[in-house]
Amino acid sequence: MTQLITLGEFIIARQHEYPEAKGELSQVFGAISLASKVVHREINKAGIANITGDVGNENVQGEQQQKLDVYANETFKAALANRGLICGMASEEEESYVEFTHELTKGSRYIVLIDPVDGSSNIDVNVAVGTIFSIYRRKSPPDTPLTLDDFLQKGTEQVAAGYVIYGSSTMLVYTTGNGVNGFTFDPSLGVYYLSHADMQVPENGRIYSVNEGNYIHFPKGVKRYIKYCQEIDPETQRPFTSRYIGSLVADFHRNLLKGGIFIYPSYAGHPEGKLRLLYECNPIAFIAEQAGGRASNGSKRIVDLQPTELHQRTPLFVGSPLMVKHMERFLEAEEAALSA
Ligand code: AHM
Ligand code: MG
Repeated sequence: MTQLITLGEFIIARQHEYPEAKGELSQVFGAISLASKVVHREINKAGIANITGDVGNENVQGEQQQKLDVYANETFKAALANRGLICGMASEEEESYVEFTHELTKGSRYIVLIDPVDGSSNIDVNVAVGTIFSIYRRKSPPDTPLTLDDFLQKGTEQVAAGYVIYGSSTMLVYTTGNGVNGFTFDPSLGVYYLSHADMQVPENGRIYSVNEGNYIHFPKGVKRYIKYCQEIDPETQRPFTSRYIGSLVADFHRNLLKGGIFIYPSYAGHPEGKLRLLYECNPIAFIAEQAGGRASNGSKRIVDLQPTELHQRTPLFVGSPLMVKHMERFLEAEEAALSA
């Protein structure tokens, strides 16, 4: 008989790997898992409850905020605030970080960075969206006000990272630096079960995921790599497969399971691309590397980049290690040609 292991049981069983965390991390996961179930419920009734559509105001990136973005942001904040687990949070939906000042949070050592609903343009059309999160230790001393530097840490400092994909089923995938595990939500019982133990990305793949509508604006190296993907592969007599959902979590998750590369490069007028280093790229990069994959901005590991602002963007190439390395060689060749 298959053994059923819940997310809660799994986290407690692994708690000994972080003796210094004194159970706080487990509780942070508990809070994130709880909030994700609430968001799952709202997403599943999004059409019915008429909660889709723009709320009318723009987020700090100048994009239209949708009702579910606002709702999810508030839900995760409510689950994490004032429980004595973490002392602050920064969200893609908010201009600045939030400090939790409740009596209980005194002495809290952890902070959370979150993109509450990623791929939100897909909500209205019933296509998968996600939540992306990461957990760091604060750098400033406990019981002093948080500083911006507490949030501007390199991805290498992540204590844990994960995502929730609200797809044909809802899944939570996370790492604490000891491999990657995935849990599938059973809505009838309200429980996440371990379904994907020790996830490993295939070393090589045949899927490339990129918004090809922007092709004309891409750097030459990216254009050449895309053309390479479209050539007939002598082994299979077919070009690579192109798959692009427009939800980073969904595109990354598929490539993690099947092997592939996700590409969001710089493009004309957007030298840093679109995706956010802190809320999207660092957590995805940490998970990718823990699953044996690779994540870079084209030349450097994503997790080695030093953030200088909360909403900083970066180009992202992530997925099967051989594919990402290959992509980087195309970019290097372009650099070499430019400096020749
Ligand atoms: P969002 O956080 O505003 O939803 O934007 C991020 C999303 C990613 O999930 C996805 O990879 C990307 O935007 C798609 O962008 P584009 O429509 O330019 O291809
Ligand atoms: Mg996002």
